[in-house]
This record gives sequence, C-alpha cells and structure tokens, in this order.
Amino acid sequence: MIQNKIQLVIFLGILSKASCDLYRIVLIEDPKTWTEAQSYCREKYMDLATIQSDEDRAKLKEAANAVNFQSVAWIGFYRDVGGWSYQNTPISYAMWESWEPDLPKTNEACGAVQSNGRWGDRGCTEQDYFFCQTDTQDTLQNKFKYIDIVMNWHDAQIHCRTHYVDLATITDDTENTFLANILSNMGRYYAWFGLHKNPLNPWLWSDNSSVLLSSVKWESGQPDNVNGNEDCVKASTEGLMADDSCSTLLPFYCREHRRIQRVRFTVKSDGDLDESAVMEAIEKKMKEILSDQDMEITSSIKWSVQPDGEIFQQQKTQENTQETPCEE
Ligand SMILES: [Ca+2]
Ligand SMILES: [Ca+2]
Repeated sequence: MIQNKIQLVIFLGILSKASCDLYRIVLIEDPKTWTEAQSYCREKYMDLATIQSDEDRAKLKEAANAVNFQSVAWIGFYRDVGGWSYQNTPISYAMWESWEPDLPKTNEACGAVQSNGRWGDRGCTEQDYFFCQTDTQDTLQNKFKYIDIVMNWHDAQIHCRTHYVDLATITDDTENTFLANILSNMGRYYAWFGLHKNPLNPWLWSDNSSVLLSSVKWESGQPDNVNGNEDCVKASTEGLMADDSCSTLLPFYCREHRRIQRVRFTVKSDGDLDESAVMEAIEKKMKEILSDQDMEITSSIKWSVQPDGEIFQQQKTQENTQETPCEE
C-alpha cells in the first residue's frame, strides 16, 4: 500500500521592508553634575538629550509627565568655553595672562598679545595696535607686520586681509616672544592678533549635532550667566532652556535611540499552516536580514498572540496596505 502523505510546502517571501530610526527622551531623576550626567547618558543611552525641535520638546514633556516631574533638568547643551580659534581653527598654543580669558559675560571676545608676552581677551570694539601676517615664511621679521595704528579688532582684520594675508597667528613661544618684544620696544602694551572667539556659535550640543540657533528656545532673560560660570544648560518641562553652573546637581534627560525594522512577509502554503514551521522559517529569514546589516538578535523573539489565540491570520483579500513605516 502506498502511503499517501501530504507534504506541507511553505513559501516565505518578503513583501516589504522598511527601517526607521526612532528616539525617546528619558528622564533620570538622580541628581548629577552636568558632566556626570553626560557620562551616564553616554554609557546607558546615547547622550544627553538634544532639544532642538517641537518634536524634541514634546518628547521631553512626555518623559517629565510620565513621572509627574515639574522641575528643571540638564539637557545636552553647553557653552563652548574653549572656543578660541583663528578663522575657526581651534588654537593649539596659548599664552594667556593668569586671569584671562575673563570675558564670560560677552559672547564676543577678541585676543590681544601684551608686551609681557601674555594674552588677554578684550572687547572687540577696543582700539588697539595690531599684528598682520604675510605670506612670507622665511624669517619672523618678514612673516609678521606690526601696524602702529589703532583699530577695533574687525577693522584690523579687514586691514590685514586687504594688505597682507590676515591678522597674525601665534603658534609657538618663539613667535610669541618675537611679537611681545616688538610691542615693548615700541612702548605699547596691547596688540590685536587673529585670536577670536566665534560669536555666532557659542553653544554646542553634547552629541555634536549642528546648532540651529533659531530653533533653540530660551526661558525669557536667559542665558544670563548670572554666576559667571553658567556654561551648562537645563530645561523646564516645556523644553525652555536656561544656563546654570555645570557643578549644580540636577536630574537630567538622556536621549535613547531605537531602530525599528518592519518586515512584512508573505507566507504561502499548499496545506494548513503549521505555525511552528512558519515561525522557524521567519526567524531564519529575520536573522538573514539582520546579519545583512551587521546586527544580530540578542534576545529571543517574542510573538504576539492575536485575540483569537493564533499568531498568524490568513489574509482573505489582497488589501492595499500602505503603512507608514515609523509608526509603532
Ligand atoms: Ca580680559
Ligand atoms: Ca542663568
């Protein structure tokens, strides 16, 4: 007698595949300094939260409301205190006077070299003599030009760019001493050089995302730097920001990234579906998809059981299901 066994054939195909990056803002209520909070977020999540859009503010509010939090907490925004540069190239050599730079209350500051060889930050509208730099590198005498006329920093820069290359860049002790000696020989105290703190971008995000100053929402009257060292930023539950001392202990918001990969499978079978066989086939396929993206399943797969007790539902009609991939 021939045994007539029904062979179950399962065909598994991918109907659609879409991935999207989602994020969530998490409130950590344990108070920390800004730097401690940053380390914590970087270790457990992605970074301190970036609050730059209405969506960010809504997610921040959601995180606060979830635990009925009504106070202020750190976010990933801070003042660029080390932002001294030559034409936006950060300085690698500095010879500040011991109490300088001391202009925390202004966002605009320009650098001057003094006859004692030390540097000071000065209001850019001060009138000072200045040093230009030429395109000749052979000797220090040829490389630098002392201009014995007083101008504000910006006019001095225009003068140097018009007649030479730019305001001077001081890169080591030899150059610094050379310029200081010129000043003391001339009986002058200050001279501008190319050192400048960029006034357009004094604030940075912890995660290095670009700062769109137009989308940054401050509390009214902030930032005021009232303590002179308010280089870190906290936010209200509405996402309105204020500067505060970085050593203040505050709760904080972290940003968490989540990647959602949505894959729709089509399963065809010539018999009744054997759920466990389909599950096994889907699991295999998912591993293939993830390994294509250098990812792996780190925990076991969970299956949602539908109200009728089944995991899979037979699709009777071919619907045109246009899903938005990022909806959870
Ligand atoms: Ca100063
Ligand atoms: Ca403040």
